[in-house]
Amino acid sequence: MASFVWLFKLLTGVSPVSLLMTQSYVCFFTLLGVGAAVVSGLQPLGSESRQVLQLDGLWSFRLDSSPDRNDGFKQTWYKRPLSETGPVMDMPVPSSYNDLMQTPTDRDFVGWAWYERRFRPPIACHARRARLHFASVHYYAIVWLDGLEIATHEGGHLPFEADISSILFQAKGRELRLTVAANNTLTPNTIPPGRIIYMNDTSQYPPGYFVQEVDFDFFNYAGIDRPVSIICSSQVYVEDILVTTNFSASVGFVFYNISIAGGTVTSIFVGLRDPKGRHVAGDAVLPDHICLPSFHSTLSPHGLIKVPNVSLWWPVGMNTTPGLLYTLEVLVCGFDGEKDVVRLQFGIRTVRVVGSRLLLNDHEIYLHGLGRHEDADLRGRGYDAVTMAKDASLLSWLGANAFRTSHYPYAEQTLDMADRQGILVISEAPAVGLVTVDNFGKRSLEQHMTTLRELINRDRNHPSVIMWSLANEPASNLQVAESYFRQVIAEAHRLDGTRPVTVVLNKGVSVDRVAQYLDVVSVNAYFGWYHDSGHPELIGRQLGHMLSAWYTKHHHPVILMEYGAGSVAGLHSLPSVMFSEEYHLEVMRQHFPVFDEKRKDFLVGEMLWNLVDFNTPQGVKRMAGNRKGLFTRNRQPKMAAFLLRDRYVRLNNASAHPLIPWCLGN
Ligand code: BDP
Repeated sequence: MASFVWLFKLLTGVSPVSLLMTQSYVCFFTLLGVGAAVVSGLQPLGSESRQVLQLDGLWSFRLDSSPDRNDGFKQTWYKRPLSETGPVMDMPVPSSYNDLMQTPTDRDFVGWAWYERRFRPPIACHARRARLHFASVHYYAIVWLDGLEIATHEGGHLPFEADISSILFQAKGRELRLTVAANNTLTPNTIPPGRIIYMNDTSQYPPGYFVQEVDFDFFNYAGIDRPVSIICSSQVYVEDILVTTNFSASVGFVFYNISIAGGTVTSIFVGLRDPKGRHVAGDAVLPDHICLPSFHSTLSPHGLIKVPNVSLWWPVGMNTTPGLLYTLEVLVCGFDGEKDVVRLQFGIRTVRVVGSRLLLNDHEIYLHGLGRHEDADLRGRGYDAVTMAKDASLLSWLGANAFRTSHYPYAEQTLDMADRQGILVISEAPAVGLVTVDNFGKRSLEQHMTTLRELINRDRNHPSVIMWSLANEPASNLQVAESYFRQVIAEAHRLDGTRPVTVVLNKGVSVDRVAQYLDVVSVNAYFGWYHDSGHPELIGRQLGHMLSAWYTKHHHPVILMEYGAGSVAGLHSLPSVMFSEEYHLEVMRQHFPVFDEKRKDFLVGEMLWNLVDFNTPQGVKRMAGNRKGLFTRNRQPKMAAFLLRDRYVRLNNASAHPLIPWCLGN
């Protein structure tokens, strides 16, 4: 609630009139015993004991375009049907709303966007645990159910939940009204940061005119970007599962830690199925299992399962059967004989940094992949299975073995696909554009930490995720950045000791203060583009020099996390000029020999920027978006796509020989 006041004041300059009203709801709600927001790291998936009700579809929608963006709170829009307080339009959920608008002012709107839909809870949910799950609302969300505030959440791209069991119990099948207010305001202390600039010169701007500025180049898409669902389960339920894995010779080790919420369990059963679906260890979890009342837990919520003849999880290019997944089956019984069954897919594999090498299952890996965005025509950043599947298919056609979720956490379905396809993922926190001293204050740090916890909690069971990237291009030369990142990096290590941590840097090696704390040094460099524009002939020399300088100083593996050039599909020029397809090729070609040289020593990855052209804020440096994609925004190839494909397919073939364990190969 405090953040709400703060955001609100920042945007409007006044305290929200509706605040007292909202606070009294919170007290009322607590008395009713309706829980505060909870977050489970598990996806909202159904099972024989769980029912998932999707609330996607067309919702009622309105932007609060009042001068202080405060009409919605002043007039308490959440108390009545949205259509009774003004005009509404149909808005698809999930989707960003921006590109569904018809005026630039509405597309670029900053402030509260109001959503509403009604639903009738299924009878099967009435006396059960019911959790309302939002997979992502950008950036700040307040949620009401029948006019009662049930959740607030700061930060896009990550899930949050509200326990709505008692409301559903009291409603007994009556139709309920779900209202969401989403605010896309970014301030110097949000993650990512931004700022609202008031234009006070009334000879140039109308009174109260303001714009939002950000220090990143992707469009700040907003709204209910990912699915909304209600998970109905037994009152006592599996809230979370953490799986970590290891192996020795042919035996796999699966350590599990199950969190149970909502009461005390009488028994817990944990079993394991192999990638073919055969039960291989632990208890048999059968759909018709009857929970008999008992007062003794038969198993602990923590444990170790040994897997003989283990099939390890491998990425593409390192094994003929990449992406093999085991399934942990968990069944818990409550006192009343109710049961909750959850299944979690995971892979058995290890990741380590040893000296200048990155090892997967104790074998050296070299990442050849891309940076990308969740970005598509009309949908913006809205979850769309078609776009997601197409992008996965483009990655596979290119022969890529890796991608980074630049510059925010992606939909979990994307990680599920990477798990199955055997693609390595660098999962990135939404901390991009931290470039001024005021982006490194106490509040930024707290929000960065909260976001990091939510991210790691959500993504840590995905075998594809092999590294955490904690930020993109922060001002790592600032003194304040050093202590800030020392703390964020320590927290990432504390939360997950099984994966290396990186921050993507773009300050010079001599002025940077952050790389010293990292496991892997990641750098972005645009030689031939932002640096010595139009001079690709300098790339080899400059790139080689820069990469070696990072390694010489820190003795950690290095990844070139972004490099590339922009091209407008169909623009040709010989000799090449910037933005022609030929120039795009030339810039890439100049990088490859340096990669091949440096990977013998310390380079563990090359990540081209970007898979697909993407939308950006308007500006003189961008011609209808960022054109560094290998594919146009409607996913058709430029010449550069074929060049990268040649290289990546060759890299895959080269590593397809029998693997030599790292310790023997050195
Ligand atoms: C890098 C940023 C990336 C931009 C890219 C570019 O990390 O988000 O899109 O520059 O300018 O510095 O194309």
